[in-house]
Amino acid sequence: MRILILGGDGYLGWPTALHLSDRGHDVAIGDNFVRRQYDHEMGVESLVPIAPLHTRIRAWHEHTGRLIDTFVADLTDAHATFDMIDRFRPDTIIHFAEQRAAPYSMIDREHAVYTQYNNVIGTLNVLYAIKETDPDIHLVKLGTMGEYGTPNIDIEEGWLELSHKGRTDRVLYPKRPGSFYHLSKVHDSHNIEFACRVWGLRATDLNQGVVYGQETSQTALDDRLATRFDYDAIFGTVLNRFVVQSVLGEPLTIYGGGGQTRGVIDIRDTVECLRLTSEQPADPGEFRVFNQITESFTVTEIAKVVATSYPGEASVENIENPRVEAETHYYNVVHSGLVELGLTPHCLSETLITSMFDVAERYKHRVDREALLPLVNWRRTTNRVRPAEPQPDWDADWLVTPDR
Ligand code: NAD
Ligand code: USQ
Repeated sequence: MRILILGGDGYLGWPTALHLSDRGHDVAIGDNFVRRQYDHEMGVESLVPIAPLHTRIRAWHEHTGRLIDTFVADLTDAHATFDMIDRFRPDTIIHFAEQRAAPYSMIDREHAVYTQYNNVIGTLNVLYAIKETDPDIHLVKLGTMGEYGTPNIDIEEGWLELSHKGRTDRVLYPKRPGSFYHLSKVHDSHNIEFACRVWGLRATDLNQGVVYGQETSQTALDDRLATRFDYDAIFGTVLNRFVVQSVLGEPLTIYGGGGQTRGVIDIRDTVECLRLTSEQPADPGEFRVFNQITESFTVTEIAKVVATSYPGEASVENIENPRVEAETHYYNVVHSGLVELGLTPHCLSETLITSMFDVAERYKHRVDREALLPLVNWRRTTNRVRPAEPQPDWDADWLVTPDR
């Protein structure tokens, strides 16, 4: 199968590209490397060093003899998007290529607008390019569990049978997301469902939970094949952050009461879900939705699992919640679709956490502790993302001027 992976240079896109190439698929990657630019903008780096894409691809070829094609394209550029899809002619497009950090989208107006423009317009351009090149292409789109929010009823897989005043209908599950980023995914879902309904496209929306882990069997082959590992307060996800905090001897930062519950998934299950979904596509005209999680935990439970598995001392601290989110709520998610396709989930076990501790231990010298501090507050419309920088002292002794 020919599979085009949009966002294939990112945390999840890269290991997915390797997993699918390993399984014999012809894989190409499309990316504009903007994720690497956010690092420069925020003044942080992945905990694990990541090689440039061309080095990664060469290393993969050295190990396996397999080739991965690349396209440097920005999805918000409709012509570049069309051209890439028209040239590669994929059977499946896996679309990871979005700005994916909730705190980044809540920094200020500029970052909220950027996030929604990048994500919603990029996805619209992909839909048009599919319709105009080959409407039979299966679009596999990464959505997020956060689209649903935390409703007081069970969360179904995308659709809800609704009865109202004696009549029934099958409707898209109502969404109540918690950031401008999560909202961008809701807008995408609606646009994709519309394209399936009106143009007969086939799509699978994967509402994925918070991903943890850093290694897959392919990325572990060579340091040049490593994927990124974010620990900072903007891009670092909760479990990855807690692992780094324990290794540094820093308290694990539970935001607020810690009763907020989230679905989680091991990175090795993510790449397998992408394989299963690609190899068993949605029908023409079908908007298929799966909830891509394997387990659910409160944030306090996640902190406890990490703290008790860590071989050294680890403490936990409840700090003021910078986000606006329910801290105690009902949470029951249906997530049987991917298991029915063949997923055998990994569980958040001590073994896994121990392997994450090893990665964090190896690279802890690269951590910038200030980047751990959550500075983006949902209640404000303008946020500073770094602690105040020291200002240059222009009267310093070393400053030599002609007058001195
Ligand atoms: P990431 O930021 O590491 O990767 C995204 C990639 O897309 C980057 O390489 C970036 O350069 C690229 N990209 C962004 N905008 C682009 C554009 N306009 N044109 C071309 N390329 C562009 O993110 P990730 O963690 O790998 O997440 C991938 C997807 O999975 C996202 O859509 C995210 O919403 C979803 N997701 C992630 C998680 C998680 O915990 N990481 C959980 C649920 C869902
Ligand atoms: N949290 C803490 N302490 C921390 C970091 C986070 O208590 O140090 C809490 C947050 O308040 C939140 C929960 O942990 O309640 C999850 O936060 P997160 O940063 O791990 O995840 P989130 O912002 O929701 O976003 C991440 C990915 C995003 C993806 C989403 C899946 O960055 O791309 O869409 O997980 S989901 O949460 O299911 O929507």
